[in-house]
Amino acid sequence: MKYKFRTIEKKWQQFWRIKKTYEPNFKKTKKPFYNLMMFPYPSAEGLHVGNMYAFVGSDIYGRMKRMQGRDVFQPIGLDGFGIHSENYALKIGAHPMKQAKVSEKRFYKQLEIIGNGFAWEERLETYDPEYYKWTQWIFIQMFKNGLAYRKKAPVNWCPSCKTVLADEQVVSGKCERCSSVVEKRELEQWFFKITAYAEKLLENLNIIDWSERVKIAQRNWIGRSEGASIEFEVKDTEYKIEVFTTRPDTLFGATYMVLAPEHSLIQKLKYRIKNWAEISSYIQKSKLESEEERINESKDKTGVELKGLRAVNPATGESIPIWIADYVLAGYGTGAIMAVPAHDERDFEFARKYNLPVRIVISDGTVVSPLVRAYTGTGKLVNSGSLDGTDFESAKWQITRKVSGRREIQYRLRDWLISRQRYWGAPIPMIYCAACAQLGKGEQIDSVQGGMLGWYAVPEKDLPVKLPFVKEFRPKGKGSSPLASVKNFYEVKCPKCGAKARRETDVSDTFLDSAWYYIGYLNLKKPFNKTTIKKWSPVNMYIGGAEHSVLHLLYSRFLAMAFHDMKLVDYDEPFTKFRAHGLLIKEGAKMSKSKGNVVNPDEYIKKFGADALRVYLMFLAPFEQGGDFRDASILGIVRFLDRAWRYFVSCRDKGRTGGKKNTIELQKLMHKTIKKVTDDIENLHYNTAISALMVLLNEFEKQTVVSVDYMRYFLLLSAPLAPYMTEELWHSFGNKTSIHREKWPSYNSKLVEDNEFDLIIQINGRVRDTVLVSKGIVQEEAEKIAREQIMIKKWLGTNAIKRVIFVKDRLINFLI
Ligand code: ANZ
Ligand code: ZN
Repeated sequence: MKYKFRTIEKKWQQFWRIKKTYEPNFKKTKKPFYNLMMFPYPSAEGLHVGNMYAFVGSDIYGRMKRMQGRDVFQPIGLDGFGIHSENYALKIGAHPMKQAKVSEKRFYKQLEIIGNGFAWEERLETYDPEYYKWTQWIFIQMFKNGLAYRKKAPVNWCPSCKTVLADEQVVSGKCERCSSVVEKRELEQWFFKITAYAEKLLENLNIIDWSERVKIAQRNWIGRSEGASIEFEVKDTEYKIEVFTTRPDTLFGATYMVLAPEHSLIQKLKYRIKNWAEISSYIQKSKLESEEERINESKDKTGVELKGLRAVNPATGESIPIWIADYVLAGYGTGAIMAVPAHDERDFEFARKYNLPVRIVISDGTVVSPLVRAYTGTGKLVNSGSLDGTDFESAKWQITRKVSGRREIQYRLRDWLISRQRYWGAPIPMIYCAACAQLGKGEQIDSVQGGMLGWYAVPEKDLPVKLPFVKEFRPKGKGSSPLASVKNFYEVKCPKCGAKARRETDVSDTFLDSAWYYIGYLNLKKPFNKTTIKKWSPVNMYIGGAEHSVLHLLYSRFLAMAFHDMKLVDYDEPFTKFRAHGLLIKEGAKMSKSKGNVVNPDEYIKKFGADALRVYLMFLAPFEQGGDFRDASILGIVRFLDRAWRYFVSCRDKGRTGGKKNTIELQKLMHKTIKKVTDDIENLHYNTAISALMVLLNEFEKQTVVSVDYMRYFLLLSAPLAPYMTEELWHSFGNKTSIHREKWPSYNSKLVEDNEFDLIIQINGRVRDTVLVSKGIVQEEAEKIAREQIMIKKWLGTNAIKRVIFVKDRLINFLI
């Protein structure tokens, strides 16, 4: 009897939906477990196999937790508002509002087919007015708490998406969405003050249980530097240049200064600059360069001296030249530096090129003049007057004090640019009244530096500010959203004075939609309902892609901290545990549309069934590592599932379900397998859990008697991995309720000793690595695991393997 997956899958999808198998008991639950996966954005034709990989991995974990007695909440929805979905609609020539409905159907259907235990009733879409009403409400809370403000600033502009982008959305100088080179534009925009939480975002990284690589990425992005700010007088003027330096100990070696071309002092002192024409053309030129280009280490440094201006080194009293150069960035520190060519590589390179003096002020005893390169190491001070001989570390603060500088901490992190000049997003719920502005009025003048004259939040009773259907939704590229041409949208009355006012026409960044969706799932009518929030959040386990490290994952943490301080929630970290899944490649190559090798999960599900694809994907490698999708190898999994199916069906048909006495060997193997599968799923090592089940099935097949409870155990342990087939078999043995609501088996620790051993991996007879595997592992499997080891990959390189020697339960030897 064949496993007819098509009809069987349909049957259980319906059963699960009707019986609400995966709906938690929201109110009464005693053991809530919030198992979240990053919701997809419908930007392509449908679910990508990479999405499916992530969802299935998360689902397996949630299913085990459910069987272990937790009330698991595993919601799903669509992140369908924003540039990614709009760009897709543009590409296929559809209207995003209409396209949303089409994508919705397709995505939800696919998401159901893959067999995940979703709580469908709580699903949400970020473009649903019910949803973005709260996105807007959150914007308003940010505004009222001084965390949302407008300012004119040089911002990233994507010429192809025709909108500004946040720093986090510029990857290596290119737009995160479309890969166009990003330009700088001077525009007035809305920002969220994420920098107010820089320290906390950093500090909490030490206490949250997150994938290390994501923590590292966040740490680097926030970029904390300890140093000092020191002022230099501009000779014969009342002006001072403030610099931020991490090495105040090198002050005696500061032989010139450099300002960023955008530095405000340049314009102020324009009248004294003798070579203004040259300076002005340099400033123009540097505007065209991206920040990425400017800080590129290998780029030849350029600059121009501000002739007619000199600064005074506060430590030596010497008069030193002032230059402008684009390797100094306007947006970091104070936009000016003291240049210490002897001890800073960039300054050294610059000084060499323009013949500026180099003075050694730090030495470990080996530093000699002339330098071939900057000495960036540590040591004692030299050529530093009375401080000679002082250790550099203590000299830092002695010098700072001496020149009346301040100790200071700088962050690389900058405020989150939130406005977008696009159509498909949540309208920013703000109103500008020119009349009020003139009278010096506005909603939160005091709390925001520089004032927010004339700006008011839309009264909460008027939310949502609905996004109107606009035929001409295409971005214009003039620095305003298409909504700026919709008169009956932007013409409003001032909520304060009733005068004719103007509604903000930009929409908010889509990353704002996704920064709070885990709260939205809990109760869309009243998201910040205290009891639900308390019971169900923070999220227990969150799984998603590492590419969101400094985007979604950073923004969500920031918002949770802001919610905490507004007393909306009582935690400040939204995701207690986060694990980044690996990436899938196809036959050794990156999957991409241009290569035409993107795997469409639908085809495989049609051909082999959802369970086979699930198990195959999870078998590739440890979940956090990703894997290589190979058409040929899926057949191995199909065979395994077929064997399992036939085994259980024939046992049932032959009535071989009554045996009680299992051999002691089988007892041991059974309990070790329970332990192994449990631990492996807990650690997201699904691949080895699957191998353990393969070994167990092998054993079952050899036995004349396998007791009913052992057969049950096998099904229970396999249920998270292959939810359809196990459900079918479960019921075919006469059960009436879902296997997915059954209790997870526990093991007898006496029966569990080592059933693993260290497989020795040799290359040409030499031991190159070992790896822990299950006893009884067959050659094919051992070979696969061995070849996946990083060391072995390295040793094998591109060499052809001539022969493989396999000694069961001991070693594997590759002859190359
Ligand atoms: C003098 C000095 C001497 C420096 C020395 C370094 C070594 P991080 O660690 O990234 O914070 N700097 C400051 N503001 C800058 C800007 N806007 N653009 C480019 N460079 C800037 O780096 C801090 C150091 O980077 C500062 O310390 C400053 O150079 C430079 F032996 O000051 B230092
Ligand atoms: Zn007004």
